[in-house]
Amino acid sequence: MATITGVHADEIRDSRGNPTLEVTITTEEYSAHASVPSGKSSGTREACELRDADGVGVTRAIANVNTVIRDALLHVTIDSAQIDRQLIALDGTKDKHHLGANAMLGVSIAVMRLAAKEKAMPLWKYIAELGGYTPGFPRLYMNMLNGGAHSSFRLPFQEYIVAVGAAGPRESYAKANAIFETLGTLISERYGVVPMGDEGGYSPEMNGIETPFALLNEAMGAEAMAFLAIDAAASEFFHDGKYVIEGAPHSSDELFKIYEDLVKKFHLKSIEDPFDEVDFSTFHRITTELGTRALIVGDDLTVTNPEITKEMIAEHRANGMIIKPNQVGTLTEVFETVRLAKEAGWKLIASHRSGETEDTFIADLAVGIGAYGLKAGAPTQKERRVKYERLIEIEKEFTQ
Ligand code: 2PG
Ligand code: MG
Repeated sequence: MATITGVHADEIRDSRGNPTLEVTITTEEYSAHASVPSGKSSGTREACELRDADGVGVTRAIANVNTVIRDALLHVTIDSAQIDRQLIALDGTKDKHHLGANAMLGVSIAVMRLAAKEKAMPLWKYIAELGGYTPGFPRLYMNMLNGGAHSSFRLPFQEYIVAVGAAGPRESYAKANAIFETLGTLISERYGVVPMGDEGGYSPEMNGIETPFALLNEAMGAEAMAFLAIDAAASEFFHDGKYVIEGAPHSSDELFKIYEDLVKKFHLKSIEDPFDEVDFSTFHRITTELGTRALIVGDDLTVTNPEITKEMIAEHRANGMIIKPNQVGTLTEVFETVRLAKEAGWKLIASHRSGETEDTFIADLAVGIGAYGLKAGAPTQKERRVKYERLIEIEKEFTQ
């Protein structure tokens, strides 16, 4: 295998206009880039995203790549697992606050891209071989309506999603876009011009918990290959022991009942973070009682962390999970989490962050690990579209 001849990070801006980093790693023959996304409704146990003292800049994270990490990796053989272990040792902290999980992830992804190039393999295929997974195409979890922390709480839940699983990504993408377009027409007729949320979905003001679901069902029409999904991101509306929805406080049991009704009435089939990230007993209850009719998906609950995921599996607190590499910081740890979740029979949804870049890694990741879904936002933002477009490209590579 080739050795590293260059390591460099630069500042770029994400979809919210905030600074983030792009890492470039080179060998004699190849170079690879990776850029790092950023969440807003982050779980408290996520690895540390290193920001400057102003809470915005990433100059410290960039400096870490350009000095400490660069010095450690120059002339090192391209071996993803080995380099990830080296990064973890170099950081030396549990939450990665020394180097920054953002700095580490940029390096980890660029190294894996280089390793795939050195082997002349598409990235998704390299990932599949590395982990011994059967590659496959995910359902497209396309965001339609933005609420919660992504839209100043104009709607109670953070994401209202239509999941489409047609024969392949090209067909799924066409169907999802058609539904998004119909939804746009319905919204402009009924609500006029409405703002867009962080992930490019519509963000109208509506009254009643069921109203957005009824509207989405209407937009979906008779499309048999689609179903409804949400990311409630419930930690964001959990205050003083109560779930506050449209100004009214609800207990865990009351919120459970709301989900139960939505599942019955609207064929809602996938619910992410239905409760606060430490409301463990209600996570267990919903998985036990509703888990055969809807996928119960951990995100803030599991934070792509192998140890935390292991605990959630043992306690039966979900039956699916979001995979977001920047929650944990290195791909080796991501794959360990994927292995545990797959062994438990959980379904996986590879996901973007609300602050995104044009990096398409999660599309290759979704195919490589054979994920159930890919959650990549609405088609109004370039940073989201490129992920879906990469899937379509992979569909061509698949048959070659
Ligand atoms: C989520 C994500 C992505 P954020 O909660 O699943 O949709 O949002 O990146 O703000 O955590
Ligand atoms: Mg989430």
